[in-house]
Amino acid sequence: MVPSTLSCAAFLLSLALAWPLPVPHEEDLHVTDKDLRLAESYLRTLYVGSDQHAGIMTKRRGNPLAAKLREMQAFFDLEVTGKLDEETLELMKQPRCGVPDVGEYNVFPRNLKWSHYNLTYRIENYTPDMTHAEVDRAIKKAFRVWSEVTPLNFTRLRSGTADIMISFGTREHGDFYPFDGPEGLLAHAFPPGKRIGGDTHFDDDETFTSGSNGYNLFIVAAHEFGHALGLDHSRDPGSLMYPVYSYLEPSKFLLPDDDVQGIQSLYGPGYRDPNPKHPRTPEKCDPELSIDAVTELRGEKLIFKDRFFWRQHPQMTDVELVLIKNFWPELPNKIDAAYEYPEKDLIFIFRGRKFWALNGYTILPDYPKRIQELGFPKSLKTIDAAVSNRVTGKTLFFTGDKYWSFDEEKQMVDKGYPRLIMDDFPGIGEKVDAAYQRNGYIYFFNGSLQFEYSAWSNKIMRVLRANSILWC
Ligand SMILES: [Ca+2]
Ligand SMILES: [Ca+2]
Ligand SMILES: [Ca+2]
Ligand SMILES: [Zn+2]
Ligand SMILES: [Zn+2]
Repeated sequence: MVPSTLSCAAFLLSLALAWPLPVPHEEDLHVTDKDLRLAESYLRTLYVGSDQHAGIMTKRRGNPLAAKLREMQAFFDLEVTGKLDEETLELMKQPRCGVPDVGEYNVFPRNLKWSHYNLTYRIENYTPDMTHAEVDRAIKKAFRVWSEVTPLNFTRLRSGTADIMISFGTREHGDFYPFDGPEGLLAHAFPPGKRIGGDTHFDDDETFTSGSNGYNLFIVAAHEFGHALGLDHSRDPGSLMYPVYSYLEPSKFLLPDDDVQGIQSLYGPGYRDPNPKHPRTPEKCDPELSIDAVTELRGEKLIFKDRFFWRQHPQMTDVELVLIKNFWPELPNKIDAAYEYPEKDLIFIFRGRKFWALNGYTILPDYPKRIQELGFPKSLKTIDAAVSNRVTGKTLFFTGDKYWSFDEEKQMVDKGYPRLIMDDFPGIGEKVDAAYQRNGYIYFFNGSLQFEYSAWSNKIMRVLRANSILWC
């Protein structure tokens, strides 16, 4: 069964490659041959359409690789252009899991889930990157993520065959799903079943660690064990089962709600969940939605909420939700305030007493700095919101019921500040969650409301729902 399926796949692959992958005309020059090869192999391995298994490719109309590209763009909530644009290519370059997003490893018979709750695992070999004790701990902790929310138990075997056999390997490592060298694919796991079912393989061309460098073995393993228990990839960028890797500090890790729902739909809840607070991914059209911070960035809007931000391109009809850590691994998981200073093409991001300066998506050296360096009193613990007022040229910083005016040229807080928000901006409430400016208007966010404030006439023009910024 195995060889025939594979040769069939190889035949279909050669057919698929006979079609060029569409690239946008104006960006033709930016897509190198290497990018094209990467994109083709990405779509081939990770978008295994069911049409290929049925072997009816020749009857399909249109370009099969372009169809896969559209499937991939839809999976990741990118704009479905069917073309290999910059954003799509960027996503393809991110480190990720080797299990397909669409279609599956179909060579082996698959069960939806394990029929027994007492599962065994065995660590067959080790990576040279970590001590044996570190690997053992990371693996044990990764199983605990799932046993805490289900009736499943995991017992380690030191010899013989376990349900879940764990190994480190490189390139071709015995299952016809070769790894790809450094970066790209990090690991893969097989769905529940006999023999190779449940088995989990890590690409030892990666550097695995128990910290934030390289790839954190606990995070990668917890994701892979989700597959070994029967979960597919999730489209929720906040979920553990999202295909792209992102680092979270293991000691602070809480299994997201999306994954809890997924695994409990297979096995039901456990007897006692020691960490019942499972983070939910914010929903843009939640009428109660409040936001943490908002800023423009070269015409795009970035709207921050918890671990995420929405990107809103002026030419696009939908917003894209991404993890802060996926763009800026150095930034904290949640931020307080952000503003753009277009004269220097910088945005500034605040969390607690620290702030960062970013040029586009690059963090400037020497940051984070402390907010005291801007002239704020030492007692000030956080900035709630910040906005550059294009009419006066001043930057406004809000904290509690007060605000400061800041002179960017002199890099100094103006005299006579802080002042009360309600004295100078009557009607917007006694605090500001977030603010940004556009075309002479400042938009203040307070809870689920948004105030459009004219910086020329100093009055509120409109009151809107906070989530109208997300086209809800
Ligand atoms: Ca197995
Ligand atoms: Ca790899
Ligand atoms: Ca805020
Ligand atoms: Zn995966
Ligand atoms: Zn493998």
